[in-house]
Amino acid sequence: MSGETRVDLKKLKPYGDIMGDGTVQLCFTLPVEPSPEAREAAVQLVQKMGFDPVKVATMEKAADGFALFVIYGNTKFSLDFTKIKVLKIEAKKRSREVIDEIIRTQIGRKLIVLGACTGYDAHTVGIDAIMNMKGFAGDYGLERYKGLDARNLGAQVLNDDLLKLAVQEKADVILVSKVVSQHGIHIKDMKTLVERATKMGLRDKMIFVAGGPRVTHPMALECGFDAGFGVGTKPSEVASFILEEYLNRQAQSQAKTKKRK
Ligand code: B12
Repeated sequence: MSGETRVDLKKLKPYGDIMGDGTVQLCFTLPVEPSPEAREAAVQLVQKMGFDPVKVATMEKAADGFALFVIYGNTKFSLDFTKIKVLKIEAKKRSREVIDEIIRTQIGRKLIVLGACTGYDAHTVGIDAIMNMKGFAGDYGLERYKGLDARNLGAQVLNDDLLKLAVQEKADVILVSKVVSQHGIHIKDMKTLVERATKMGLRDKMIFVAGGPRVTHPMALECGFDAGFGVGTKPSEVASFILEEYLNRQAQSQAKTKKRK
């Protein structure tokens, strides 16, 4: 590394070799055989994207009739990092042991958590990662928490069936996994679930959490959920949110009761 090392947060740019150089690595495939013409086409495309200068690091045959490129280009664009505001989950991160202990002492019973991959979505791996004993990335799943009665209903669970079961089992928390997002089906299914729950008078009685690779916290809030978790979520992050949300609601309801007296 050489040159300027100070980060200018008001003019934030990608970093490559020198602070503020705006270097971006691009990787793409052109549906033509690798050739000097293919290389020139790739350079011109990247220039059209606004990058300058442009350096081709790799041109390789990806398959018959396809050339894969790795290209470095520099952007002149920057942005003011100090002005970035993001809606994010604010729950304090706690360990499984601490969460179990707080549930035991402050709630006094197990929280019932029903999880499912809903609609016609058959991708179970995400909800399994969050719920199953073994968990994900070295972080145990919700089934291992002593304070949670976590039940994984699997995939292709219809919204109405999930809500029916939630009433029957007196669920505290509903976990919804949405992976397929073609034609916005994940958003449609999530909104429908909340609409139905509201009609059934369940919306404020239960905590609604969504997750999946295309789920973000702001998007989940927009669909009427309490939180949304995306790629790489660990079960303890979900358990931390559930606990904090439950305690907040408990405190609010206790404050209301006190006011009435
Ligand atoms: C495995 C897989 C399958 C398997 C699923 C097997 C199973 N039992 O799950 C099978 C072969 C059945 C399958 C089928 C299909 N698939 Co598929 N599949 C995948 C694949 C390769 C991996 C998904 C996965 O397991 N990820 C690993 C888990 C751990 O990651 P995750 O789901 O993101 O979960 C994490 C977070 O998102 C979050 N999370 C997830 N859920 C929840 C829930 C809660 C409550 C919380 C808090 C957090 C949370 O926590 C998890 C851990 O961090 C992806 C491509 C890819 N590489 O991602 C395509 C992919 C998801 N499939 C895709 C498609 C299109 C399909 C099919 C429609 C294909 C077809 N034409 O038939 C069908 C759909 C079937 C159906 N009815 O749903 C597309 C989806 C495109 C889109 N955006 O809509 C993908 C992205 C492939 C692609 N690039 O096109 N698929």
